[in-house]
Amino acid sequence: MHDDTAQPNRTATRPDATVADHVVAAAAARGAKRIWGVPGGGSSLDLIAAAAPAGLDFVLCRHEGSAAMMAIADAELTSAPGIVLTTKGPGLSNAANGVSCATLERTPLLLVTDGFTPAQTGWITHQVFDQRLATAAYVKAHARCEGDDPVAELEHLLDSATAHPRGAVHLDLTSAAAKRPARPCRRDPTPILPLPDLTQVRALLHGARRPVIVLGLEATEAAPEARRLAESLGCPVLVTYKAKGVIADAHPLHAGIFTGGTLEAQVVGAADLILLVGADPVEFILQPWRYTAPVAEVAARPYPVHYTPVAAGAYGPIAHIVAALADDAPLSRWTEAEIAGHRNAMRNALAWPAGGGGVAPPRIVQMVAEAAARAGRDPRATVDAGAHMFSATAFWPCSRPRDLLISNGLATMGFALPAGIAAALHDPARGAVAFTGDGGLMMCVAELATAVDHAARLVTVVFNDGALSLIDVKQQQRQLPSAGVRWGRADFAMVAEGFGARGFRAQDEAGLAAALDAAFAHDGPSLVDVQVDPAGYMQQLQAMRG
Ligand SMILES: Cc1ncc(C[n+]2csc(CCOP(=O)(O)OP(=O)(O)O)c2C)c(N)n1
Repeated sequence: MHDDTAQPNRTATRPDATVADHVVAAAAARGAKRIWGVPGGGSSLDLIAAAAPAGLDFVLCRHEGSAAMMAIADAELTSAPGIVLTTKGPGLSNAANGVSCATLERTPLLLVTDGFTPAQTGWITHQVFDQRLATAAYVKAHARCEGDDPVAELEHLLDSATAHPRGAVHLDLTSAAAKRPARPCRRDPTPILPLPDLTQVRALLHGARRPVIVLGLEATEAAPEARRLAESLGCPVLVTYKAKGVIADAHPLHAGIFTGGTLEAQVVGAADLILLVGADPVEFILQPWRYTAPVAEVAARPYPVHYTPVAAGAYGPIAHIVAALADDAPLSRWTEAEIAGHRNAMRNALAWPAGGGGVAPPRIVQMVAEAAARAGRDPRATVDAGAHMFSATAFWPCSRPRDLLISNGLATMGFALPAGIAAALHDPARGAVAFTGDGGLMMCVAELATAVDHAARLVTVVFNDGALSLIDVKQQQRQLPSAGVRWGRADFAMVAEGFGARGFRAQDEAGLAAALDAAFAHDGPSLVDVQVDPAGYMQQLQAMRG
């Protein structure tokens, strides 16, 4: 996860180094490049002052929840903990959705909030609530760095964020604590985990004729090994949304996406063994397990709550386990033609032909990929929650892990734009495309200004349908009267221009192609507001989830 040989940098080894210096130095030593947030007047100002000397950029965001989502995307791309700073009270409350998101995405994140000293809470009530209690429901650990060895407390906190299941931790840091002088502490190297006993998993694999592999979020760290195992078995591979690209979409064994719904039921139902690899059930939708074939599992840790009993599991260093299984995996009876048949059937079930007003979402996604290729670009994609998500995840081509970033543990709206900014800043040569609904965008639209501040090479594509379409479709499925799910269509191109980004609007395929070419030609943030033809959403949802 991080380089354990890395030493705290010069800032932290200075004799007058403070706790704030150590916070940024520890983050930098673990590979962090940026701190995201909205400061208050306390420790957040100490951290901002300490950031630049330690080589970290502070990115001023418009909302703390969005800052946390930027930190999540950053962490998923750097493999270092994401770092967020906020003020106390309202800053912490605003951050809650993004911080809980980190825990449910299994992404390490350090939230540093301003805090109150015990003496202050004796006479102050303004902005005061129990901050530890407030984050307790969604962080793994909490610290104040007020003890004798604050740096050890800090390192322990960061270790907790990066230990499986990874997630958010909270440093409640008063300015007084941030300013205390502190000495570095020695970090013990992370112990190398032993390979678990593979006998049972191996026996199941050797007894199976038609296994399938499901790759989940932990498999992003074992992509070459997972591909080698799949090729040894010659069997279909399905990926969760967060594992898109672990096996390339174009690979002949790639069969499609696994959500736990109906779309993949034909290919998974034809298997005599289901091998889950790093497939944290946090990504599966709310439907009971529908398969009778035995399940074997390889993961970093056993999951305390699961959808299915596991016949045999191997838990530990996932890349090593998968590599060991690949060494003697027997060739299955699947043919590539059968797998292609399943893959094509799944794709066809999600597409729909061009109809009346607007552009069909599967077409929008394909056209964005075509326009990026025309512009000689290879952007990462970020995807929001909503009906447009099915098309973005199915039709955006991925060939490497983290080519596509999505919230699929919390599955929150308002993720794609902030995550797209972080992806674009992480790798300006590739840049990013953010696919978002109009509802999700409105939850974080002010971050367009953050994208402008940093000249992010980000194209935001808004599926503008004047509705919370996913909920609209669910309402229709339940044959309820239409209420509470629609609103007017905003002009997001104009909104983008207002923030200083370029904005374009499109109502049909010809207009969309031209808008996308202009957006990709712009060397900074741009937004394409495309009118959606929602006619196929109902059938698409039915195909996905039954
Ligand atoms: C923060 C948050 N609020 C509510 C939801 C529930 N929800 C999931 S999808 C959705 C509709 C999204 O609408 P929009 O962003 O316009 O995308 P569309 O479905 O129209 O493609 C809602 C309300 C959620 N996932 N996250």
